[in-house]
Amino acid sequence: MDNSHKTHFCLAGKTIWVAGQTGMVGSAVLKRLASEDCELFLVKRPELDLRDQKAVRSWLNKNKPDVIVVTAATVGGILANSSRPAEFLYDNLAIETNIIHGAYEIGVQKLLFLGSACIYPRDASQPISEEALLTGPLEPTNQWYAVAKIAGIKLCEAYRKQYKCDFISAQPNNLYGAGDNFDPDTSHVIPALIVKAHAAKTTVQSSIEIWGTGSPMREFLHVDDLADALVHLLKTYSGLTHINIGTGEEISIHELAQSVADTVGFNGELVFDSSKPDGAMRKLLDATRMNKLDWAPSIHLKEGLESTYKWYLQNVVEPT
Ligand code: GFB
Repeated sequence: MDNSHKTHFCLAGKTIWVAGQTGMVGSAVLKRLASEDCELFLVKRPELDLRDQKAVRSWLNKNKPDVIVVTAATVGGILANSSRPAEFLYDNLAIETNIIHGAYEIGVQKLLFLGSACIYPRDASQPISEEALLTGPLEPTNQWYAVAKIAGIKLCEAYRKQYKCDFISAQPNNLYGAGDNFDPDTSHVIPALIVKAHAAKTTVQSSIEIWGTGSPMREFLHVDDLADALVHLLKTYSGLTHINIGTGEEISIHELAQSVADTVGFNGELVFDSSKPDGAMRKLLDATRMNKLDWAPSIHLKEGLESTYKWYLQNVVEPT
């Protein structure tokens, strides 16, 4: 990476708005920023509908944050994505255009937009480098979400080029951790498998159902690692290129399901339902750029699954 993209942006004394702070990523970023010497805006979801341009503009004009981290998005797993295309496209386009244009209007000093690994072509060569963007057709199961996220990345590029705004973007791979959505119909694979394995263990079922063939490969990033990476990017990166964030390690869905079963203590059978979609067969990110900025993840999948299961037991199964 060209050294001119490395920067030193000081967070001390800055006011920061994490848009989407009640979601899994937003809450992890808030928690991570608590150890920085900055002031955080606390905004609950019902107080501000981020799809409402007037409301967002008025909030921004009143509060004038120095820094914005855009973690807000309508998200979901493979079935939610393919069955609610209008919401995934409209909500995400509205959220990002309102915040990014509003940030430009009030002269925000730095903005970080969160993309997603599904922005890359379905058949991109692996590991996927940032240059693969817009070089081929998207994976159909999440194309709506992907198109919205690509638009967000391009907005950051466009505002940087035309208005010299210090807007950057980052692409994490599949995320998991505390605060995830544990509704198995709409969630991503890890929380869905935790719910299924726990329910099977407690009701003594002999098997759990795994969607698809079990052969797709995925790279999983713990949300606390992502939060740390985003704060690192805010401080050290200023450039046009969107930055991949991953672990460099991949696992098949079959192996993942076995790891989740082991973590939960479910000893029954894993039954694969191939009538459900596999989605992309592989999406491993090339994180060379991020590594060159001197950042690496620290939470291994086994440890992350254990802490996520513990969080699920304490907050979803038996909330205090
Ligand atoms: O996590 P997931 O829904 O998202 O599915 P994607 C990952 C893989 O796990 C797919 C399989 O091959 C699923 O078929 N799978 C097995 C399951 N059992 C289950 C289950 O019970 N629930 C779920 N959800 N999956 C996401 C996008 O795609 O990629 C997101 O949908 C985001 O929006 C993310 O972009 C990065 O990896 O297929």
